[in-house]
Amino acid sequence: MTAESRILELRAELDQHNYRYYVLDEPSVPDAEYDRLFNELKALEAEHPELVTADSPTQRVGGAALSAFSQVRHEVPMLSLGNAFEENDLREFDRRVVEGLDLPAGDLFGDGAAVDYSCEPKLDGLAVSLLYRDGQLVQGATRGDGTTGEDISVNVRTVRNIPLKLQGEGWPAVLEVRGEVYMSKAGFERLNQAQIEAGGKTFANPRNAAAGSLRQLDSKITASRPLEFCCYGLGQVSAPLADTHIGTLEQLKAWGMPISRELRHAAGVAECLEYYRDIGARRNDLPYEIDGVVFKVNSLASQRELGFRAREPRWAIAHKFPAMEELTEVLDVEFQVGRTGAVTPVARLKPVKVAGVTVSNATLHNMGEISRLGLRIGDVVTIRRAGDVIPQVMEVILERRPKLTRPIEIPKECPVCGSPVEPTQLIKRGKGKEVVSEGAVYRCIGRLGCAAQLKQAIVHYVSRRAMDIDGLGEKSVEQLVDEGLIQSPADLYRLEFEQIVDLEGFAELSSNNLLDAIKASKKPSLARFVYALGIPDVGEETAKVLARSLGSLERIQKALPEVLTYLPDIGMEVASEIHSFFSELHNKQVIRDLRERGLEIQDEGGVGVELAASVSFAAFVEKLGITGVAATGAKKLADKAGSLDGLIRLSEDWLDLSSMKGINEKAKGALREFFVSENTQRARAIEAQLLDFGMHWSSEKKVAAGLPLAGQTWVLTGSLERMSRDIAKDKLESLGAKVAGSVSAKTHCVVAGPGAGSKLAKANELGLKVLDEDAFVTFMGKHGIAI
Ligand code: JCF
Repeated sequence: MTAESRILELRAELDQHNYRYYVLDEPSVPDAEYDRLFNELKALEAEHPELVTADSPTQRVGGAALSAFSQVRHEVPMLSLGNAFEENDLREFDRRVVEGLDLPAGDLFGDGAAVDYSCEPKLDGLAVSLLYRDGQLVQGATRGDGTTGEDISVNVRTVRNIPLKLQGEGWPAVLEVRGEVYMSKAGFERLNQAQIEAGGKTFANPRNAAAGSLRQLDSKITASRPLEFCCYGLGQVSAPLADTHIGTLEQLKAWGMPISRELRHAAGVAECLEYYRDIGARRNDLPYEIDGVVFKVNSLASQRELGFRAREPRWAIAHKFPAMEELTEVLDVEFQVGRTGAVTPVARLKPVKVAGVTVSNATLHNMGEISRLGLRIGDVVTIRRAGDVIPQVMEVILERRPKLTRPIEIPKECPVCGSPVEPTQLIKRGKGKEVVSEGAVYRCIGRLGCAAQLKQAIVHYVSRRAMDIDGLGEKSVEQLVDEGLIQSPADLYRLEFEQIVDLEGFAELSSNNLLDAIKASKKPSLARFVYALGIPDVGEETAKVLARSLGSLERIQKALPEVLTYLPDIGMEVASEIHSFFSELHNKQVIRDLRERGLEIQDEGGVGVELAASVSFAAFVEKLGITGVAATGAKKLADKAGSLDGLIRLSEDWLDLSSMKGINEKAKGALREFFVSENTQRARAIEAQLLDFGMHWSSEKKVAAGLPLAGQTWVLTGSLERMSRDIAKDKLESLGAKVAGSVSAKTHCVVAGPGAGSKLAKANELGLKVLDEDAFVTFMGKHGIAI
């Protein structure tokens, strides 16, 4: 291929990527790949200056502005930065600065004159310009192509850390501040989680999330997004703020402008490189994503002297870090079997270095993820490695799809044990109906008959936070299973000295120690044991809730899914998992065997306060799922009917029901039909079990009367960090307290988080008891409520 045709090809490709990146906010390739193409073009054009044209991507920065926002001309162009990828690029930059400033050049032994540089992390977000007139924010704009951007004034005003007016005094009449709008790693995770829960689209990385959030025509959406701003310089100003770059930023900071916490001086290139290495080492720990560091000549007079080359300042450079995203090929997709039988697809990749680490596998989560990606074996994909998490496949590059690709099919049989692999069922019970659909998660039904599941189940069973059996590592479990010595956790208690002493890594002492540890684990608390069983979706917290609320393994085993949903933080899906785990014959047998072999599970006695407190008859009526009956309607029906029998009678009594106020016709119709079907039986079974478990609910007041905080009024104020106020309110109410919105002499106690204002002041004035969040958590803990 001739240089000319390669140049044309590169330009066309870069134009396309630019459009996707700048205009659509949907990058088609990782930055690293874009940079490579761009640099290849730059190099070719340098070799063939006669082929450079004005429309080459190297001759402009960025893309056209979206037409939906009005346009803003930048009085002072918004610049881009030149890049340094290697140490030598930075040394070259420094050499040009030294030369440009006519400073004494370095000799053989030194780096030359030590220019005073500023150093800061290069945030991976969006450049914006903020215009302040007489200290008031009057306009916000995106960078656009550097000369013309979009007017996003309304949007920038929603970014929490952008001051709407400047603090202090002495600001110039016209002050244009420039910086980066970005999303923190935590904000990004939260946003994606919320998007998943709301069924919306998730973002590939914080930069896309920030761009997608800021350039919203509906600024309410922008307002709901966790955007942040960091200032790094100035545009037009009617008077200078200082003689140096750092002085300027410090002045801006004094006026309320957020600047980088990592801003530092560096004397000469050596200290710049030290800064680069230091930030690089801390890159994963910083709360936001960065793609490099920026060095600037600190003296503004020197900056003026150096001036510009094309669109880049000669006094600043971005020293890039290795990219966290890379392109590679999916060689194959294999399936792994997890502890609960979940069959998880894993991509085997053509090994590729991502930020210094060779990556050859990436998780694909489940079949839903594969269809979302549209992935086929042989595809070229973007992978991303962030922090310590397993690398992920972000995107398929369709433009690069080879002719021959293969579809990814979930195996019909478990790759380990050959049992059938079946989709998990998603059961949604609501509106009195049960809707069953196939989930994206597939499971091997082999249970403990599947060596993969058995091994992991045993490893989990003996782990420290479960049964805490020391001396049994993964390797030993593998041997025990492969030798056929263990077929279920119950077999642990049948192991004999002769069987283990010959295993690899075991000797006399370690064998005895293991047997002692097994013996010592025979009296687990109920919560530990339930956790150790490894029920899907039941972690330590849920296990504790089950133990505390139901008090005995018998009750947990026979609890109906609906009854389980009365427990804190247990929804229908988890409840179904628990119920079906204990319904399974094989699991029942394992529990019987464990008991037979001397396991004595320490029951926690009666039914805990949480169940007793959280069941009101109104909640029961609401949970029946009668069409059109929500919380208020359920309360009305509960008050009138008083009991399930009463409710059934009411549903049959046309006159009585018709005359009821506050319940709409549709709901009345649904109620009449509800108890005609098998719902009656089910409702009675649930009621019977709740009563059997110690519930009595003739009225809400009676339930509250026996509770520790009955009759007390509490107030929550300020922000709580470990829980939402709603959760705190629920927990207080579960102890019988009333939670009020305002403080009065009748208030029993005020929980005050950071930012508490007038309510706290009033509480202090009245001499009321005030708890901070820590004290509150401790208090709740004493009442058996974990937060
Ligand atoms: O953090 C950044 N992304 C960043 C971009 C920081 C800077 O100090 C910049 C920049 C773009 C242009 N300075 C200029 C002049």
